[in-house]
Amino acid sequence: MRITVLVGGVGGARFLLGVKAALGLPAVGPGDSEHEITAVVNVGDDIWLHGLRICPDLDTCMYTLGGGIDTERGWGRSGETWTVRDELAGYGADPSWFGLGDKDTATHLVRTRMLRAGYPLSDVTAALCHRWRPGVTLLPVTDNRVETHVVIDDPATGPKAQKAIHFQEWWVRHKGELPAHRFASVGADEATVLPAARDAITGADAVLIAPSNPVVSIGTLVDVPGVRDALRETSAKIVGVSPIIGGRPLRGMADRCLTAIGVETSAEAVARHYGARAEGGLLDAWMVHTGDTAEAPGIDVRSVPLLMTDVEATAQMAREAMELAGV
Ligand code: FO1
Repeated sequence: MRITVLVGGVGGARFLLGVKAALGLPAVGPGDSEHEITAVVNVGDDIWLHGLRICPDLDTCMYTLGGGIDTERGWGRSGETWTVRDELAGYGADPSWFGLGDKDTATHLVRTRMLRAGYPLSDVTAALCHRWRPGVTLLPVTDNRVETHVVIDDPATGPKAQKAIHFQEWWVRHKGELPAHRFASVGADEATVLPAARDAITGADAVLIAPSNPVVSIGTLVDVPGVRDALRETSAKIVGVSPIIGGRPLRGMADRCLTAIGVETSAEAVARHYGARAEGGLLDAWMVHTGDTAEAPGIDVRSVPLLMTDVEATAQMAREAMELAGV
């Protein structure tokens, strides 16, 4: 069976642990199974810093599934040290608001060297995964550079003028506290979906949309040219998992992102925002947490426990999603 999962960062990576377990694979590390899992990963968070290309969502998936993640933070390496970061700060090398761990920096050095040598991001990711062996195929949604930037009021001039800052500056430096007028996917117009990602969608037996940020992870991912066509074309059912439980996100700032695009923070509003496949949207089915409801015409809604408290709970969510997908 071919399962393809659209994922962003932390929530998506945790969901993938459950998808693996549901298919009889070890949650962490490689395993053999006649099933094939492909994760199509958001690249909008990616950023050039200190001359290094950093890919947070790809790295969070790779480290989480390969057993190297710092489970507390949800990003970066376990057992991390911060000498490089502190030394950079010692030189006043901006920006200091984005912490590069020493172990994590090795990943960025290898990736940057390969990118500079002309390898596409998908080859770089495959090379890094030779070490981490995540047990799923990790694919960037595109090899092209697409970055999420956030349009805010220019602090210097107030509401009279607006300016765009990189998503990471908005998310990490300003903790999402600067009201976002909109999100821009810089580079999306010249980008195309990675062919292998497109094929993983069109050739899937089921497509799952992980409980990732609906705006700056799933939204940016499906807006890469070619992705929506692949989602329209696939014969697989498309089943989404709500990242909003009881009217709020469990972690991250999906609520601030939803507000910025005028969508209410509820499982129902996100389902309607994604849209029913029959009306050109994304979803055949939508899973909401027990106790939540969602009226979304054309979308088959099921209410199940969605707290990813451990791998078994997450595996049960994945089983429910695959059942809704008819596999
Ligand atoms: N998030 C933070 O809140 N502070 C950081 O200093 C930080 C550094 C960092 C370094 C590498 C990396 O892959 C992720 C990092 N993140 C940090 C998390 C990152 O902002 C998020 O993982 C995503 O981009 C949002 O999902």
